[in-house]
Amino acid sequence: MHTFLLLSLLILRNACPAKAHGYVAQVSIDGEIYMGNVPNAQPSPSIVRQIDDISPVKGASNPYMNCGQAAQLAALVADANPGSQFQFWWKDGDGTNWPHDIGPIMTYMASCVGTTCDKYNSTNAEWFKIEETGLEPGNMTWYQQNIMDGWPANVTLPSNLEPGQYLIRHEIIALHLATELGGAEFYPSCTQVRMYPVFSYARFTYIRSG
Ligand SMILES: *[C@@H]1O[C@H](CO)[C@@H](O)[C@H](O)[C@H]1NC(C)=O
Ligand SMILES: *[C@@H]1O[C@H](CO)[C@@H](O)[C@H](O)[C@H]1NC(C)=O
Ligand SMILES: *[C@@H]1O[C@H](CO)[C@@H](O)[C@H](O)[C@H]1NC(C)=O
Ligand SMILES: [Cu+2]
Repeated sequence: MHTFLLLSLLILRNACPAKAHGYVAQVSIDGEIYMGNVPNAQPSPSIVRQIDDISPVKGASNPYMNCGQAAQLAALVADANPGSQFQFWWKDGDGTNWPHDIGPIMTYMASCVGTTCDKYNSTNAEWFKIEETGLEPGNMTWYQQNIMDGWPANVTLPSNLEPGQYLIRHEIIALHLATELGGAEFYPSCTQVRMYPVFSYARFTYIRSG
């Protein structure tokens, strides 16, 4: 009986109002701010691919799993470096805080093979995972709670990335309805970045003659 009451309360607490879900409203790279676009609004040039709906992607084989609901190419590509610090601010569609607090946060990257990221179709992107957060240590609070509280997600790029252009796929999976088959809510997003080669002194290494 108690367990049932607790479960009902948990579900009630986390049920999302009919229209509420979210999107990446803002990204910062080493402190520099870049705005995203409200889903389905007239877009401004951005580094974040615009989606057309704040609702989640449903089903793990959904074609929108790579960059989000009907994600469009974004016009801009931002500079970043191996080891750059990223922050992702998620918002609800009306600009209020992200509405969910249960489930992991994950970040992947994929090389924009053969072109620049503003022209790259992500359908066949080869993703590699660079970051994941789940439960905070010592209790049943997910790091996602911090996003609901208005904080950004923090991601550090690997320090060994090759120069080139990359999509950064930052994703929240909301699990509050995942007690039912197909209930998991996937919220993928894609941000376009480029990394220049680091100038190398190696080629000027003095070679002793004789
Ligand atoms: C990418 O390719 C897929 C499959 O050909 C197509 O459905 C989709 O519209 C393309 N996406 C973009 C952003 O051009
Ligand atoms: C859960 O643990 C984390 C890490 O120790 C702490 O920051 C957070 O306040 C705790 N949350 C609750 C609800 O106790
Ligand atoms: C990101 O870092 C800020 C401050 O450094 C912290 O308040 C926030 O909770 C972190 N985000 C997450 C999702 O843990
Ligand atoms: Cu939702």
